[in-house]
Amino acid sequence: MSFPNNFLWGGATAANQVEGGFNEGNKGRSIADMLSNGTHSSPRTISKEDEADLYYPNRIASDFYHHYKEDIALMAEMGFKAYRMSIAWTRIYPTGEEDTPNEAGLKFYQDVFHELKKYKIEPIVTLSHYEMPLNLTNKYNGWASREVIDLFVKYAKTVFEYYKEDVRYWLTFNEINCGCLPLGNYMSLGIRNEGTRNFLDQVDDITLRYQGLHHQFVASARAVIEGHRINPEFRIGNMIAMMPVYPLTPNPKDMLLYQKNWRDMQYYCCDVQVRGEYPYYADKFWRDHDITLNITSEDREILKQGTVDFVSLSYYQTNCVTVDEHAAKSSGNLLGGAKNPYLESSEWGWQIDPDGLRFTLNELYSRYQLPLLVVENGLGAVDQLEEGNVIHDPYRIDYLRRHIIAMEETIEDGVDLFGYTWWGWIDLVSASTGEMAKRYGFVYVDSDDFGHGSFQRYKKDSFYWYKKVIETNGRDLD
Ligand code: BGP
Repeated sequence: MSFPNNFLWGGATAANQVEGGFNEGNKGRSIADMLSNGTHSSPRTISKEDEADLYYPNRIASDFYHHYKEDIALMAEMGFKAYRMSIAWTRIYPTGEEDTPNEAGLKFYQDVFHELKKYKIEPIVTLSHYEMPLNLTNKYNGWASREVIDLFVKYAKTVFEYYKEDVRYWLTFNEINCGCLPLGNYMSLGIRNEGTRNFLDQVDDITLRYQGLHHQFVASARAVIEGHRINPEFRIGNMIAMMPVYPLTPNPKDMLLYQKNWRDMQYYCCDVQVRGEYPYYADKFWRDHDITLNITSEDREILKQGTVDFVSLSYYQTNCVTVDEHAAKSSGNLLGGAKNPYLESSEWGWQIDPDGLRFTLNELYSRYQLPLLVVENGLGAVDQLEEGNVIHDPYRIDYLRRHIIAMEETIEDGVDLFGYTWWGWIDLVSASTGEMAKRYGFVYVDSDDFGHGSFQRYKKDSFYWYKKVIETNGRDLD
């Protein structure tokens, strides 16, 4: 019905959560390699150095590094039109500071792109998805330092040049607005302040964090400028974690809180990256939090010139906000809120809200009038591998179906939505908890939370279901 013929159906992953092979091909240590595994109730640990009694799941992940041919064949079998993936900066520049790139790393991604090309699968490549060279955290405290901008631009230029024939769609920073939260210090900004150890409770210096975010804005804009120079055909987008909130009640105070949340959390970064300047409400936010930023006139010029071609987003759930401190709570991928009495939640407490996707896409489109791309949406659940290696996951199919219907309605509303890549099309390591048990995939990976298993791939029921959806361009949703 509504999906355009060239709609980019596909799946998404991030290098640090799927690849493994952490010490192969001269790869350098990344900040993700230093995160231990956690669970729903016990948070991940941020190590400064290897600790013998801890397990670091991202180092092995789903072993895509050794399975990429088989995995890409599975994508092709489902009929993927697109694969959203990321390049590990540490495969290209192991410490971030080398003068010349690492050939083995360049070759690995070239092989991946060639394999994708074989099946006419369009890569959508994130330059930085929750990782950076550990060396840059140790030496510069990550994005807190301006030096990192040049190092990132060097890396971006290298991959733009090298893959200019292979990749057309690029994203700069994954969920850049994660830096608006203390949780974003380490994972998103590579900032590890003295005393930080608990992933969910990091030592926060808000000025440093917003300065780091500013450095990412400048780096992102410079990457856009360079990318367009290297290949004018490139389409370069930003990537925002949409964590929409509703007012819990019609109390006008809840309404104001809702509006403030949208500005500070959902729009702050996107406004800069789309409009090329800080929004009017930034000044008050900085004043209220005693933040003084170092923003040069050259920075402002770069932001103006390096605006993005499209907006991409992740969307998992919505929450409510209220001034009522006693309201029941909900949780979320980066942020929780007040519980919505109309919604059900996943096993990890994330509220499931397909209509919220339609609402969000309409909001973004009316604000920016830029093409939109959903690059993450998915359901983490416990799956049972049954006899005969089958996995029945009706809950995942149900989640997917309802979000596809919401997208169809959004397109009918008139929104220019050009693709959808399901998060974790193959089981991978959870970013927030480090678990393997929180499975998102259409493909099951035989590995547990400690990397034990055969790493064999098995198709879940959702695999066949999504294949049919793609085959019929979203028409058959039974
Ligand atoms: C997003 C991240 C992804 C991914 C996803 C699911 O915030 O961009 O990297 O992991 O959330 O979250 P989790 O893995 O914590 O379940």
